[in-house]
Amino acid sequence: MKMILRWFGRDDDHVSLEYIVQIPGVSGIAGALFDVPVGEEWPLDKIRALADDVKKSGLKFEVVESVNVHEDIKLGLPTRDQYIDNYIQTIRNLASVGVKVICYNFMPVFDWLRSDLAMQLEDGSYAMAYHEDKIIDTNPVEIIERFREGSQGFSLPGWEPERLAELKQVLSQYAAVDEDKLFDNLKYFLERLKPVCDETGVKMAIHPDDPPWSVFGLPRIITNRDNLARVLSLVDSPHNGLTLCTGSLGANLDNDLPAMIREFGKRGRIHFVHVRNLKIYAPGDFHETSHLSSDGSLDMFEVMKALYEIGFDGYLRPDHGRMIWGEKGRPGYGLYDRALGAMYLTGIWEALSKMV
Ligand SMILES: [Mn+2]
Repeated sequence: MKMILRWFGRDDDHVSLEYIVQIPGVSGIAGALFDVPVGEEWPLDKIRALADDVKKSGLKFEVVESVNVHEDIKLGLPTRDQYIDNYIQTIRNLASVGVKVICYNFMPVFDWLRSDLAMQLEDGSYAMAYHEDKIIDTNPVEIIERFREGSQGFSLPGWEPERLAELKQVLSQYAAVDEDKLFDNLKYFLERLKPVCDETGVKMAIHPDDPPWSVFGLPRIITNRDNLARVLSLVDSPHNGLTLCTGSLGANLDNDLPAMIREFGKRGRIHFVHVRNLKIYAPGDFHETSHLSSDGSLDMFEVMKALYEIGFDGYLRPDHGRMIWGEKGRPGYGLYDRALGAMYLTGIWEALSKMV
């Protein structure tokens, strides 16, 4: 298991590489270029500058989160091929600096979604929350405005302004795309990536939909065990793998996380793991918590145990944390609570390794 932390870059992260390297057990970051419009090729010189910066700080840069997929690819429009060509070149550029895993998602229009970015918990900390009734009563444009106002001035992943300007048009285009069509479009995308992944060894790791159910009537397919199995069968190659995100899949308590880890991990198809805990009150009603098992509804020990037992040697990171100790920063991505999470998960791992 290789413990890493997500990082948003010098210009857009209040957490520095110099702080991240001080968290015991953390050996690298999951990074990205955030100033390249979705669909365009990531320029090699910018990738090199980022990789050099990370490596100079004593950290590894082997995971990218995320290279976002242009909406035309998800919609299956004729224009998709040019965007896939750019994606392929981006993979080649990233491979040239040592990137091994690329996290991406295939969620129509919206990336991850919350109704609250800073809900105060009983202990005075702040966490993100999802209340279905608040989402249902709000139209998508209002949600985006709310995100903008609540994001402390930081851009939030998946909510790039250039995508949102054409929101209404894109929403109407999805009327013709059901779940089966979305699977077809994902298959087309993955088949076209296969040669460059075979050539470079880069592994694609699809992130589950967050939350793992349909929002605003849009199809969502990366949601449960059966659909994950279906994704892996679209192209039966190690390059077509998963980011197992406990907080995303775990929002649906029907999802048996340790069972999924054992099933897909044993097949060598889990390349990246996001570990996060949630307190679930009812279906569609939850808030994020500290990583500690007893603070939430998900059993972090069982998650780590399943990973340990399959001999997981891929990348793992603590996912969203709370805002604690007065820290101000991008919602979900403070330093303190994620550092606590990293230490807690590393501690479980050490215990597992010494119990046998
Ligand atoms: Mn995640």
